[in-house]
Amino acid sequence: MKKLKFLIGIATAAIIMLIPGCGLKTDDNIYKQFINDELKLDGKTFSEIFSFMQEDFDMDPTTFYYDVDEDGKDELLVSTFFYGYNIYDVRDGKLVLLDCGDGTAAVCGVYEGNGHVYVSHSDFSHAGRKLLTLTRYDKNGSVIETITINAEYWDSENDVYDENSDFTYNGQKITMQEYENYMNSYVFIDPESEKAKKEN
Ligand SMILES: [Ca+2]
Repeated sequence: MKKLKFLIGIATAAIIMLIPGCGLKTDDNIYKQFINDELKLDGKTFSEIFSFMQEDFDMDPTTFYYDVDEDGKDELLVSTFFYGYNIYDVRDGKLVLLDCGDGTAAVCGVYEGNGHVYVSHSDFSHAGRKLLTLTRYDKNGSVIETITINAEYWDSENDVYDENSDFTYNGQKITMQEYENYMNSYVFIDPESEKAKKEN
């Protein structure tokens, strides 16, 4: 009887290990270790990567979780406010940087719309232009779709666009109404968004 109980115990442990949910826990632990400076990425701890936040802005980064690549597992998003998000994924048990911003001319964000989730790079803060590039990734970090939605109004004295400004969607000329319809069809994802999680 003791032997049977032991075998049942082994079988139960084996089954628990095979449940995919346990794999998710491992990814979450990797994100937590990274946030707690217990795991380095390219030789740098979380505190070292984001030390500029305190130095430049006297702020700490905020973190949240969202399924950016639509594979059913959440990625870690670190918001740096002015440059947007650093987005981290776990691939084959390893932490990787999926995407991040490049200064204030390519702020990194996440949008949902068109039935999918997109990583964005945008320039909404400089004069004469509103540029948005949406990139859809698969779970391996490969780009499967890119969309550009731009408004340009370099001659505008008040720095606002009007019907005569240049609007393009994937390089094709569109009207101001079409531009606004496209922009309204994508919703920006932040820590307060419905499917965003503060803790995993
Ligand atoms: Ca995911």
